[in-house]
Amino acid sequence: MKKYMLIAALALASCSTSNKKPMETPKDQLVHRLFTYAENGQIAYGHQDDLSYGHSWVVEDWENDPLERSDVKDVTGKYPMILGCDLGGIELGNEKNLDGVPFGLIRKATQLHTQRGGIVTFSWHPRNPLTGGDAWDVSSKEVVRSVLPGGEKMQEFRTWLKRAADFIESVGPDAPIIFRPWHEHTSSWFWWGQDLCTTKEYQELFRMTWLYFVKERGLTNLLWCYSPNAPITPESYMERYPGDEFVDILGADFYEFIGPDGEDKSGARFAGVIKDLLNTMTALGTEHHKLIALSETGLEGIPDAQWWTEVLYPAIKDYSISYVLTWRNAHDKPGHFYAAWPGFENEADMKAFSELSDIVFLD
Ligand code: BMA
Repeated sequence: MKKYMLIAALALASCSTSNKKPMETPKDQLVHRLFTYAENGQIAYGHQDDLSYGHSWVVEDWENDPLERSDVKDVTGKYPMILGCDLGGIELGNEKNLDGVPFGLIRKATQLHTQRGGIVTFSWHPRNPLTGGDAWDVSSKEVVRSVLPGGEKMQEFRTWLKRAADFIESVGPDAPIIFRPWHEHTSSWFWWGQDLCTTKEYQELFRMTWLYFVKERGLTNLLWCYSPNAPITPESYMERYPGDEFVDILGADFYEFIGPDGEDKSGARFAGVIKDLLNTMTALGTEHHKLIALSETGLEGIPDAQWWTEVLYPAIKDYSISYVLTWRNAHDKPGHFYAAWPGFENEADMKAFSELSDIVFLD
């Protein structure tokens, strides 16, 4: 038994694993499917923005493009099972997201990837509603308070939520989507981060978003992912947890960072943090009957020819995480990539990773 999350807990948590479930919603089916991966000791692999652009290409004419290109597919022969997309900019009614991806393309990619048998996750880097800056504008500690009931930006923020909900609705009810708002809040680089609001304010922000999407707008196709960033203790992981009712997946973000003097060249620090993190999350997932996932990870530029099989895989293989997602391959930011691409030196290693029996790609 290489995986040690309790199968009993999984069965309890997944909405009835026994008989046929004719009444299962797309969300139930996805929860069930992700629990099944975990139960079978499998981990789905995901890549951010995989169908919209790659290291040296970008979809130009999305309406007529079949969206068949993917760096991951070019390297491994398979699509990533999980496709990540970001909604940053939808709140302003923009045509393109913060990384220049048209929302029409995101909608089409989401629908197509789901039809192909894949799974989609949305993150969201909304602008700062108080200062007008971006998600990383941490110049004010009043921002979260300003969008909560009684706050000066509450009405405007409801319009932001409405635009995000309208977009999700436009994708259609058949695509269950892992939605991961207000992420990495245990650090202080986003306006909703640790030092920028109180625990109560963060929880209210999360719950208010959930209540608007689920109760007011009836968006029942979303799996809500809570994703602090590591390193983290069990106490701080749960400190701002909005509650079981509002969360389906316990996620976490953590990247390897080698450092200017090659401090973590071996990946030992990364492995240590991931081990502590996944031990914590395994226990919490069992206790709260939730799926767990490594919702963002990677090593920028992957300057390690064996990173996939010798750093990432050993770090995660003994844990029942439902998926692991590596970040985007920017086409316009040299060196900002987190998956291999054709001609890149660790291409063969990523292919070997994709062929491991417990790592799931989309054939
Ligand atoms: C960050 C970087 C940025 C990007 C943002 C949102 O990690 O990749 O370039 O704008 O994510 O996708």
